[in-house]
Amino acid sequence: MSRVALPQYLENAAVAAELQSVILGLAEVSVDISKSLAKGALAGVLGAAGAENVQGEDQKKLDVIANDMIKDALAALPAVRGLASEEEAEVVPCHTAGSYLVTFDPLDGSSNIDINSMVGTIFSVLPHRGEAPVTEQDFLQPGRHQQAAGYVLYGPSVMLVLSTGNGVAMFTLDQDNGTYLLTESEVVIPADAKEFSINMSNQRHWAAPMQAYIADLISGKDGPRAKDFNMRWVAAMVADVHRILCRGGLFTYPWDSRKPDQAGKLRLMYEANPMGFLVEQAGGEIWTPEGKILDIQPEHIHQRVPVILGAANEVALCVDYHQR
Ligand code: AFP
Ligand code: FBP
Repeated sequence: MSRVALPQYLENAAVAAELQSVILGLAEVSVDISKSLAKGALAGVLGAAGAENVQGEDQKKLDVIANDMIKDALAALPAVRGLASEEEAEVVPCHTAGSYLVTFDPLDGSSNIDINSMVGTIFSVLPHRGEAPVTEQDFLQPGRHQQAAGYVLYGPSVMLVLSTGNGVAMFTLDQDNGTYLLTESEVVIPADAKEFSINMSNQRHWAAPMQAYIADLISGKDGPRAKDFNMRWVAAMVADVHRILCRGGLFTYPWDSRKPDQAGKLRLMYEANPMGFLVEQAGGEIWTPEGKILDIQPEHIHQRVPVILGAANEVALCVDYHQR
């Protein structure tokens, strides 16, 4: 069976040529990252890099390698006016005539690297604004402004999941020739859920409404929900969101009392906004307890945000626990 390759898909979807170049550039570099990941210990790329990133987290060697690879690939594209990475303190100006600003998390879920489990690359493409050279202020646009967003999941197969604002498509890497082929063209998240995803070990640190909501979920058929729910946690947002796009459910990384000013663990511009774009395009919802994440006006590029995403009815119910 002949499948549509990524470049043809972008042509068919009438995606602007400059935006195509950004998406294809990210796709190409992801193939190289997947090769480094596949070599693992043989290439000496596992383990810590011995430094902390701007988030105060230990960097893995592959965090640094993937970050450098994506930076170099994007900086070579005339369409890219500037980039911002979860691993970099400052935004990086690129081409003054470029139309797009790109934010990315080069290797999400990097604690999974050393156990040979799933990780991913997340990206978000925003329109440029302001004068050259690019400043952090230019990036501070609500997620609603995104022109494209997606991720690459490095798992048993390598998959690119993409939206350019017209639904969500999934592509699988053909390892024989390094091309992404369309394998799912209309991703839809069912409105109801029977599965949820949360790091339960943090339970005592959540706000009371989240504790009540999860307690009702796990009380099963005999509880107020009168239904059994299953739970999954991969510890890589890419993999947990991928499962929700494939078979539904709710994912949350809630507000946590240990970091009241930082809201939670996930980053608005590298994780929540791009995943939110995909989730909304697939018919799901993404909220904080206060409102829709894609409407948030960012205050700084490394901002964190509590996240509740996935099945529309389940997200609404979880938010309702917080707003009662
Ligand atoms: P990294 O940014 O260190 O790769 O962390 C990944 C992540 O932010 C997100 O992808 C996961 O959902 C979450 O961390 C897992 O966090 P726990 O440590 O609480 O399991
Ligand atoms: P499969 O045989 O369906 O692959 O199930 C896998 C498994 O038996 C174990 O590998 C795993 O620890 C467990 O199921 C997960 O179970 P749960 O669904 O309770 O999380």
